[in-house]
Order: sequence, then structure tokens, then C-alpha cells
Amino acid sequence: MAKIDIKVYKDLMGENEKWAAKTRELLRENDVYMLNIIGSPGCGKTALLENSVRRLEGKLRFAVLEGDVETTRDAERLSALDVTVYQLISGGACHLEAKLVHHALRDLDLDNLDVVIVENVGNLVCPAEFDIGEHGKIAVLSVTEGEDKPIKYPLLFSKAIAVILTKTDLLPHLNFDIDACEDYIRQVNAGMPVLRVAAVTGEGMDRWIAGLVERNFAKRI
Ligand SMILES: Nc1nc2c(ncn2[C@@H]2O[C@H](COP(=O)(O)OP(=O)(O)O)[C@@H](O)[C@H]2O)c(=O)[nH]1
Ligand SMILES: [Mg+2]
Repeated sequence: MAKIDIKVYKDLMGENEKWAAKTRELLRENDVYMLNIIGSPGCGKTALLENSVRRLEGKLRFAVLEGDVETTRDAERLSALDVTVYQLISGGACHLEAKLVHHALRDLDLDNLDVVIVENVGNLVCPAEFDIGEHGKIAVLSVTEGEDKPIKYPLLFSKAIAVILTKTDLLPHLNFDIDACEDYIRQVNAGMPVLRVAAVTGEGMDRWIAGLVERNFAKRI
């Protein structure tokens, strides 16, 4: 059969990547470190941030961008603790897009910030697929979700720079094998730092706070 030449037009850099690249540039210009926190609804993302606010006082100037499908409830929880927080409403989407995050960042006083933490829309799958220009994704998995989730939903666990296992205060009441969970995480990503945290008691918070301040979660404390 004769070879037919077909003209192909392809968007080499999709719209989302363009905005993510702009955000990376903006963060670089202002020397601001941005993290993208991703995990299922209810895994304890906002509780982790609530517990972090007081501990970071005087150590780090930071702001939070709260992503949700609807409502300003999480932003209200954090603003009650006196931290700069904006609510990003995805309007039905299961993830935040880079453009929305970029516009919110532009409204922040980046000159006077060290770190921006984005709490993505609660979902273990979609947000991992979307680059928002962050320096790193933090995967959050609670001990009530089952230890096999890292191998069932491997994308997030392969892309993240650290995993936080939350609600460890509940372990005595559960059939959750936390060592097996860490093994599953390392099957997906061998060198992954795993932090065990209970936001309600504060246990394990020090390593998370040190990681934020040093912009490095790999170090074992
Ligand atoms: N026992 C326990 N409950 C927690 C912990 N962190 C969060 N929770 C509870 O889990 C529920 C969901 O927490 P939230 O922070 O709203 O989760 P998000 O949807 O991931 O932001 C709330 O009822 C919290 O009180 C924890 O460390 N231990
Ligand atoms: Mg939340």
C-alpha cells in the first residue's frame, strides 16, 4: 500500500502545562516553595494543616490555598487560626487546574512568603495527573483506608516526594498493618520518605514541620 502523508497538528504543551510553567517561574522569581497535598476526602489533609499553623509560627511565613469542589468550609477552618488562606472552588472538577492556582498565587503577597501549601480536591487519582507548577506533591493516606492503596492507586505514590500516613492514633482500633503499607509504598517508589502522623495528638508532626522548614522530607529524624 502506498504511504500516505498525513498532516498532524498536536498541542505539544497543553494549556495546563503552560500555566504550570508560568507558576514555576513566578515561584522561582519570589523564592517561594510550593507543595501540592493530595489524598482522599477525609484522610486528614486540613487537620494536618490546622495542626501545622501554630508549630510554624515564627519559623516560616506561609499561606494555604484550599481546593474543594464546593464550599469555603476548609478555608474557614484555617482562617480561624490566623493564617492567610484562599479557597479555590473547582466547580465540579475532581482536581485543581494550574490556571486557577496561578491566579490565586498572583493575589498572594509572595514577597513576604516562604511556602505556599495547596490542599488539592479530595481524590486519590485525578489530582496526581495535573501539574500545578508545584515543587512537590505530598501524598496523604489515612490508616482507615487500607494498607493496599499505594499499589491500587500507584500514580500518586510514584510521583510524590513524601507520603504522610495519618490518623496513626487510631491504629490500636484497626486491622491496619502499617509496616505492610510502607512496603507497598516502597514497591511503587523505593526511596520514598514516609511520615507517620496523628494530627489530633501531634504525634509525628515534628518531622513534617522540619521538612517544610528545610524544604526536604528525605532526612530521617
Ligand atoms: N483520629 C483522628 N482523626 C483525624 C485525624 N486527622 C483528621 N481526623 C478526622 O478526620 C476527619 C476528616 O479530616 P479533614 O482534615 O477534614 O480531612 P480532609 O478532607 O482530608 O481535609 C475529621 O473528622 C477529622 O477530625 C487524626 O490524626 N486522628
Ligand atoms: Mg480538607
